[in-house]
Amino acid sequence: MELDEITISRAILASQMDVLIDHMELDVAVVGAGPAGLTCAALIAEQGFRVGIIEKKLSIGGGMWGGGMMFPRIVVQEEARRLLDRFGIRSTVYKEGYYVAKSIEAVSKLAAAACDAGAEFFNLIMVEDVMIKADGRVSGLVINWTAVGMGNLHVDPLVMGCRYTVDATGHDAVVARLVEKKGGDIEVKGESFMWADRAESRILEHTREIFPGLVVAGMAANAVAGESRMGPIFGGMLLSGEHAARLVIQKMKE
Ligand code: 48H
Repeated sequence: MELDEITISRAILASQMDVLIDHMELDVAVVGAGPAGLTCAALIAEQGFRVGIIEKKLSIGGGMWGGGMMFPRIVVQEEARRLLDRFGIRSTVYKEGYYVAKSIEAVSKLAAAACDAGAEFFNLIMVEDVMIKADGRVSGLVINWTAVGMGNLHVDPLVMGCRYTVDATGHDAVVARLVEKKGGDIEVKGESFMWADRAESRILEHTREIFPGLVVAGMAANAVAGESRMGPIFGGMLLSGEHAARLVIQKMKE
C-alpha cells in the first residue's frame, strides 16, 4: 500500500479535533504540566474523572525536566519517597532522608501515569483568562494557542468548561493572579526567599481551594501564600499534587 500524505494529515486533524470537542467540558482542568500538575492529574484521572492538562509550552515537566541548574537530577525527601515508588520512579539514597532520582525519568513516568489513567494533554495552549458567572465559581478557562500570544496576534480565544480547576502553573500562579486581577477576593502574595525546609514543610497547608472551584498546587500554592521557595527538592511538589487531587476528588464526590 502506498502511503498517502493527505490521509496522514486528515488522521491527525480528525483525531485531535474529536478529542478537543470531547474535552470542551471537563470534570477537572489542571493548568500546568509540571510535577505538581502531572501528579494531580494522574491521581484524579485514576478515579475515572475527565481530566485535561493544559500546558502552554511544547514540552511537559515544567521545572522538573531540567533538574537542578541543568544537572538532570532531583532530590526527594523521605516523606515523598512513597510517591516515587508509586509511580515507579527509581531513586538512590544519597544520605539518610535524601533520595536522588533522574529528572527525565521522573517526568516521563508521571506523564505516563497521567496518560494511562486517561488524562488528556493539551500542550501549546495557554490559559489567558477564567470564566466566572452568577454562581461565583471558576467554571471555565479561556484558552488560546501559545503561538497567538507569542506572535502578539489579535485572535479571540475559545472556552473550556470545568467543574474544578487546579492552578499548577508554578512560580507565577497564573490562574490565581488572573482571578485576583479581575476582582476575585483573593490575594496572591508572591513567593518568598529560599528556605527549603520551611517551604517544603508548609506547602500542604497552602494547597487548598483559594476561590470557589479553584485549587492551587505546587509552587503556585506557595506563591499565593507568600511562602518560601525550595530549590530543586521536589517532594513537596509531588505531595502537593497528591493533596490537591484528594481535595478535588472529595469535592467532586460531595
Ligand atoms: C498553561 C501554563 C501557564 C498558562 C504556566 O513550574 P512548574 O514545574 O510547577 P510545579 O509547581 O509543578 O513545580 C515547581 C518546580 O518545577 C519548581 O520550579 C521548583 C520546585 N522550584 C523551586 C525554586 O526554588 O525555584 O510547572 C508549571 C507549568 C509549566 O510547564 C508552565 O509552562 C505551565 O505550568 N504554565 N500552562 N497556561 N497560562 N502558565
